Amino acid sequence: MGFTEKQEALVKESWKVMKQNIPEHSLRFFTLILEMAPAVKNMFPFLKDSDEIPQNNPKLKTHALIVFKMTCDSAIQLREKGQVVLRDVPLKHLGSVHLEKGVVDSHFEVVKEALLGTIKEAVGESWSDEMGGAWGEAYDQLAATIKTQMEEEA
Ligand code: HEM
Ligand code: ISQ
Repeated sequence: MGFTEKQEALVKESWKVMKQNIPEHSLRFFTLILEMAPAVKNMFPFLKDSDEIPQNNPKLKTHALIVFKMTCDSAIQLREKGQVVLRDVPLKHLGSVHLEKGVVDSHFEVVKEALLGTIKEAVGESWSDEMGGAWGEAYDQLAATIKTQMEEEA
């Protein structure tokens, strides 16, 4: 079954809530990632040299925003076209950046869990398994696109 209108609506609806507090959710996102995979810290230049996650680093916000937004966009595209086509960043570049940083499959799983956890906390009562499923599928398809490119670059 393809991505449904309902799934797209669930993603968009929760994204609207998320957008209202990007600084907080960005911080939470990175915190969850580092709890699950502490070594990821050394991959991000703006985290590497500090003991704690910087509270007010614009780069942290921009980076988290990229992943939130691209996953949301992926949901829209899955609904519209049945597949993910990257609009903002060339796929080739994305493949090589992640390959160079040493990103592996398990990292993609960590980022997925952290993303879902962040959204769950952000939307509170509005959360449902269906909402999680919609975000999860949008993320999986986006991750698969990047991973395929990484294999080609390798
Ligand atoms: C960089 C997206 C998964 C680690 C980037 C960039 C984008 C991006 C757009 C910026 C490229 C640039 O500025 O040139 C995504 C998306 C992902 C994903 C959409 C999943 C669907 C991951 C995972 C990891 C990771 C699983 C590892 C934990 C990094 C690192 C950078 C990066 C370390 C470079 C940061 C820097 O040098 O400032 N990613 N990424 N990414 N990503 Fe990801
Ligand atoms: C992966 N790639 C780029 C930015 C990110 C920010 C937070 C978590 C994962 C990321």
